[in-house]
Amino acid sequence: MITSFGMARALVVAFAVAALAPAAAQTPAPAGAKVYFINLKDGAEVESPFLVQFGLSGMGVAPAGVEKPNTGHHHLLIDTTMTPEQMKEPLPADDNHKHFGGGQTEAMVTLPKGQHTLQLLLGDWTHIPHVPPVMSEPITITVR
Ligand SMILES: [Cu+2]
Repeated sequence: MITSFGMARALVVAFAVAALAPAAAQTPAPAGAKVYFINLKDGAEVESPFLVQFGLSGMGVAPAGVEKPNTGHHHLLIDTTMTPEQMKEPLPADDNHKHFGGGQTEAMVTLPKGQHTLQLLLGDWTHIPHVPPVMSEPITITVR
């Protein structure tokens, strides 16, 4: 016989396991690790194509596919934001999510005229964001 107390406990355990399971698959990031734009500031005006330099402190860059503690590779998010669910999965690869799996620390980016938001997000060797996420503030730029 299952008491209501026993049932409640079973539910609590089930939720706790569900909450822990995705995190267990993600790679930890050291406290204080940061990604940032080296050469672009919020509000910058640029001509396309333009150079974007990716800064990283507290961790190292490794190419995709190379599993090494405290490393990752850069991703550039263009005109998009990440949902909490997406932060636990491999990043999509499309015009809004650019991967630099070769270990690149800068890129030439081509965008149409107008305002765009850019954000950097480090991913682990399987393209999954770290825990805690290593993500820059989003910046808005204008392409003239
Ligand atoms: Cu990637």
